[in-house]
Amino acid sequence: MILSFHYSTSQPINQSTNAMYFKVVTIFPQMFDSFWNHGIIRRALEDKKIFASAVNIRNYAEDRHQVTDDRPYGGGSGMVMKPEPLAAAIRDASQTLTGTKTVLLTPQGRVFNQKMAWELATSDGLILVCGRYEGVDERICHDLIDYEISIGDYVLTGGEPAAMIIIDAVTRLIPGALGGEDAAEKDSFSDDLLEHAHYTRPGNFEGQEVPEVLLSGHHQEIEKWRLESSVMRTLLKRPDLLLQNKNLNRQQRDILKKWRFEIEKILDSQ
Ligand code: 6GU
Repeated sequence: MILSFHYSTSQPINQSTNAMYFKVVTIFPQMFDSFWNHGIIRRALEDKKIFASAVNIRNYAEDRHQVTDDRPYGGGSGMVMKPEPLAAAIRDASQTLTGTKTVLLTPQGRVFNQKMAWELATSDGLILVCGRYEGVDERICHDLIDYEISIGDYVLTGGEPAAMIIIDAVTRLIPGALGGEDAAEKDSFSDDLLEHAHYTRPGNFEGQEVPEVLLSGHHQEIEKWRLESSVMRTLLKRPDLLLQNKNLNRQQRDILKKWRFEIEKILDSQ
């Protein structure tokens, strides 16, 4: 089943609520049908915390065959997205949505991270332009694009998965989009640390026990354990995050010092 959360493109939208508007500009709008229809994104759409639609660039092509790409000037392999249909699609999207930012998804963009997700979440709406083929005509970028964003240093066949990633990361930051009140603030990266380890039943899984403190009901001790789990997991899995973090608080520094002390004890005993 495909839910229809699409809003009209023919008239301006009342953006007086603090809902977030996403419009994806793509040659493969159907790639998003399943994305809109699952989990938190689906619920956010149902609750009108977000509004979202994907528009087909092909609909803005003037010629009979609705061509959206062409051979590159100067020769070479691959095709380039033509500027006219893309520009028309972006202009139409931004006319119906005020206060939006337009993002081009391209491997040449700034690498997306949690901080950028928070920044994008402050906007009233996002127009996400998915590049395809070898790229888009350069002249699109000057007037029509506010941000160029990449999701990492590897190459995809198109920007569509990247647009989904950005919509997902931004949606879960919208107040009320997640179940728990403050769930987004407790995430990995919210204070530049990874999240603590999680456990659920059973208490013993294939011989592995749940840490005892979590069964104790002692909330202060549990918080202490979680903080330590968070700092140590970051040290072991992503030491780069600790190195770049110049704002470790007293508690976090004390945990690292405690472990330094433990390691020194081991070395001194040799
Ligand atoms: Cl946004 N697009 C494409 N085509 N490849 C990528 C990317 C985007 N981000 C990383 N690789």
